[in-house]
Amino acid sequence: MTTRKIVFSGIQPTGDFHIGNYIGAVKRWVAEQDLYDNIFCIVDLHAITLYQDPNVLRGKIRQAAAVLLACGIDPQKSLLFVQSHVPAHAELAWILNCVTPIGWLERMTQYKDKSAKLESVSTGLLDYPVLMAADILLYQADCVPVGEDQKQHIELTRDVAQRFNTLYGETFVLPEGTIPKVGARIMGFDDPTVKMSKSIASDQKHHAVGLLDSPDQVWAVLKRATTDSGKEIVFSNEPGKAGVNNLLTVYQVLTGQTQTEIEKHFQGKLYGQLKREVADVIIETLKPIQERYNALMQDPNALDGILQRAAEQAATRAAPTLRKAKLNVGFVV
Ligand code: ATP
Ligand code: LTN
Repeated sequence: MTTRKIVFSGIQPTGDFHIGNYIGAVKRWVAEQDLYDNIFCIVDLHAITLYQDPNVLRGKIRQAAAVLLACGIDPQKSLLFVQSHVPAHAELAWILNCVTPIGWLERMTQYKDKSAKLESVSTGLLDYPVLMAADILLYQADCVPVGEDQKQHIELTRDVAQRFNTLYGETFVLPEGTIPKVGARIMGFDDPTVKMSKSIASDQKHHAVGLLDSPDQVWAVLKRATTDSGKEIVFSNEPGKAGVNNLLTVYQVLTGQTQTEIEKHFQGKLYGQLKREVADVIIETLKPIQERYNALMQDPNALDGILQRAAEQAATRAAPTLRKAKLNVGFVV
């Protein structure tokens, strides 16, 4: 019998999920569900590393679960649960803290970017990658499908696992990050020099398309998308073509066409037409997701039931690894 590889990934219930989250992560989680043993986590412990309004956060956690189910995560095939429902994550994170040099965390680019914008930086923000390592290592995951921005965190996870294994004996599987070839870093529609992100989207109206946005909202963002003063609609790594390249990348992932087919299709067309067609493929992609989302939100009890059952299963799966880690560091278990 061949055992399927274990896949683990997570998403923060902060802000509204955008098309970059979908393309870089969620779309693949759904597409590869039949191939792997899948575990997906709504990482609320990570979310509070930056202040969240408690009532807004509660709503966003349920919304995140409903959006992920609506995108096609099937509870019969995948575990979808909320991180804080499984205390083993915080417990293992503590143990891993004790083998992680602070210098490793201070070097993380996400930490440097986020902390530079704050007056007061929480210990949790610095420790964020250790909690992420705990998430992944608890389930002995082989693969972690994420966008490009998480690459450094996955490398740190491997380093922490390796250090623990060296100090205390073989305990954890070293996971591989799986980053998509196309769409690993969707850029902001308003500014194609920065990664599309939920935090920027909450302040800047034309930065991102949210998965729950109406067709009018999608078009309002796309029609203002930053392009350039030229008129060539081609894939290009030239910094000046970043806006057009980003629009074409979204189009490529959502239609499944090749770059050659797409460039041929847009040959001789104007940027306005490119924006309209990208908006249309996004609207078509979002339509069924939004229909399923609305149906799921009709019955919050059913949603909570799915999360509750998944949390019990996740806790059962996490227990042997946590026990082994405790035993190996010398606790009485
Ligand atoms: P925040 O702004 O709150 O940090 P975020 O938009 O970066 O949020 P996360 O919850 O950190 O989103 O990421 C969820 C998943 O989506 C991760 O796998 C991440 O790599 C991926 N992802 C996030 N932004 C993008 C993007 N612009 N392009 C491709 N993938 C992305
Ligand atoms: N840091 C990730 C979210 C995250 C995650 C994880 C991703 C937390 N734990 C474990 C993969 C595996 C992010 O912000 N995208």
